[in-house]
Amino acid sequence: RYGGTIMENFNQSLIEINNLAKEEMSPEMKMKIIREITKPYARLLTYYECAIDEVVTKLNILNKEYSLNSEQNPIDSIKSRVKSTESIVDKAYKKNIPFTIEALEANIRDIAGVRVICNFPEDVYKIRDGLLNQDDIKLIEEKDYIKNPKSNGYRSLHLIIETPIYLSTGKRNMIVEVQIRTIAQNFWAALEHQLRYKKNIDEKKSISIALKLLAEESASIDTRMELLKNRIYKDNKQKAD
Ligand code: 0O2
Repeated sequence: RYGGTIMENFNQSLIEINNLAKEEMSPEMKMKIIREITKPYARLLTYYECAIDEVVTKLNILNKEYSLNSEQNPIDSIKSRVKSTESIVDKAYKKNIPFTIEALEANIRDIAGVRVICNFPEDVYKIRDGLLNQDDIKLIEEKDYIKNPKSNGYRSLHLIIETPIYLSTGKRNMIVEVQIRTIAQNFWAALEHQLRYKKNIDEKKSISIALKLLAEESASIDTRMELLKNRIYKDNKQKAD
C-alpha cells in the first residue's frame, strides 16, 4: 500500500527490531523504532485524523439536532487525539504486536480516539444510539464500563467503530475508539489518571479504596442530578401543556 524502497527498507528494519529479545529494548532502540516507523506511519496518521473529523462532525450534528428537539444539549464537549507514535510503540511492545504498519492498524484500535463528555448519564446512551444508527458506522466492539464499572471504579462507555473516509483513490474504512462519559465520570477518570502515574506511593491500597469510593459518590451525584433534571423538565412541560 505504501510501495517502493522506503517500505522495503522499513520492513527490513522492522524484521530486525522484531528479532530483538524483549530485554534488549534500550532507550536508543526505542528512538530507532520511533524514527523507522514515522515515515510510512505519517500517511496512516493523516487517515486517522480524517476519520476523527468525520466522527466529530457526526457528533456535532447529533448534538445540534437533539438540542432542537429538547432545548438541551446532550454533549458538554468533545475531545479527540491521534495516539502519539511513542504511545503506539509502547502499546505494541507491551502487547507483542509486530512493528509493521499492517499489524499496528489491525491490532491497536485506539490510534484515533474521540472522547465525548455528556451532561447526564442518559445522554451517553442517546449519543451512542444516534451514532450507531448511522448507515456508515459499523460497531466492532462495545465495552460498557458504566453498567459494569471496572474494579477501580472507572466508568465510561467505549465503542470501537469502523467509519469510512473518502480519498481521491476511493473509500477507506478506519477504526476509531469513541469513549462516551458524563462530566462527573470524566472528572474522576482525569484525576485518577494523574494519580496512577505517581510512583512510590506508600498507601497504595488505601488510596485505591478511596478512589473507588469517590467513583461511587460521583456516580450517585450523576443519578441524583439526572432525577432533578427530569423533575424540572417534567414540571416545565406540564406548565407548557
Ligand atoms: P490513553 O493514554 O488514555 O490512550 P485496548 O485499547 O482495547 O487494547 P483495553 O485496556 O482493553 O485495551 O481497553 P479499554 O478497557 O477499552 O481502555 C482503553 C482506554 O480507556 C485507556 O487508554 C484509557 O483512556 C481508558 N481507561 C481504561 N481504563 C481506565 C481507568 O481505569 N482509568 C482511566 N483514567 N482511564 C481508563 P490507554 O491506552 O490506557 O491510554
